[in-house]
Amino acid sequence: MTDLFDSLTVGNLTLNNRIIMAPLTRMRSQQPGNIPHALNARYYAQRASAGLIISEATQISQQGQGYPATPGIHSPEQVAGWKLVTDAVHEQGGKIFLQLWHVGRISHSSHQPENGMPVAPSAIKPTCKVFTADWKQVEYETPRALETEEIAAILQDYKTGAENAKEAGFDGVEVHGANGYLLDQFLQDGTNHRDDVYGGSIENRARFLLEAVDMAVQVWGKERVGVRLSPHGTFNDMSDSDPVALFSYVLEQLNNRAIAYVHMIEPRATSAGGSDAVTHDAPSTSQLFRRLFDGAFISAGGYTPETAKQTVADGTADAVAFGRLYIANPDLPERIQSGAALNPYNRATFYGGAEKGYTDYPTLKQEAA
Ligand code: 8OZ
Repeated sequence: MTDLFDSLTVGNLTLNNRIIMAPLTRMRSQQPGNIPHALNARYYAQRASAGLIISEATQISQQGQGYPATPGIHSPEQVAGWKLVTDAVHEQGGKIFLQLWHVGRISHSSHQPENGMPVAPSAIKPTCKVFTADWKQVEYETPRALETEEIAAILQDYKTGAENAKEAGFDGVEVHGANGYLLDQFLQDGTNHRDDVYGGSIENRARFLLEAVDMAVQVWGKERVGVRLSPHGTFNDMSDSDPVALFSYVLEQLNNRAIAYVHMIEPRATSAGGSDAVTHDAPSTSQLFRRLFDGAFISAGGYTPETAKQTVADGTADAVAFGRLYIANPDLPERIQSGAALNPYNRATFYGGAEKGYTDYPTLKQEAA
């Protein structure tokens, strides 16, 4: 029976265990410039015993930013800042992928170049609330639908982001195709009403995601590229008329490309971890889609140590990603292995601020000292 502490081959990497640190937005990059700094390096290095760390979502361009103080991977200063992070993680024996992110309509003009409108597949306004650049929560604006000709430049931003991630010393990249951001907005027909080659049929709606993946593969090779997806997720106002058909096609295409892994979110964890609510009758993403992908399958969303062990033992997934538990437990694998109690997380310090609720959660060793 497979154990959480068995090694796992992902692409051409061998992970020491099957406990993954999920990508976690913390909004603590250095300002101005959205630059990773020493505090971020300490936070990630504290968590280096994960089989794999996936970085917080990182915008590939200024247009791709949608929240205050999220880090970027499009300026030389950001690349130098990320190098502090990857060096610190590698020094502790860890592995870290960068998550490439464009938020699409989940933005506000205050984040945009020249205060323009956020961009999207179609001019459909999200009904939830957005953070402005000065941390105010306001209504969304109606995004501007991208012209077909503009997509090539965004694909180039994905490629440059992947190249910058390589220069910054990452071990690979994950394309963020989940949670209602740009690529997911193109995938799902609740947000994509286009009538060009990027809209309409499932093949057309999946085109942008697959082209972004191809950019990452051009830079990294298929062994070092993963993709995150969230079928049935409703965070950021998402919906699709036939998610099983849509995501089955996407997985078949990713399988043909033989990328290192897919990382799928279970919709029982609503709001992408933005709340503690659990939907017990949600469809099981891993049960629906795991069999369609031959590479490593990472599952995320509301796992406990017990359900994670079971999931890996019965082969529902090869590895499990933890988010909220990783915020509060830098030594999560050691705690799970020894059966130690877990530190509770404090939601009030998830986003923004400095050390508090970020680098000050104790390890077992620190508790014993
Ligand atoms: C919570 C708050 C802000 C962003 C995601 C990048 O859901 C996020 C995110 C989550 O993927």
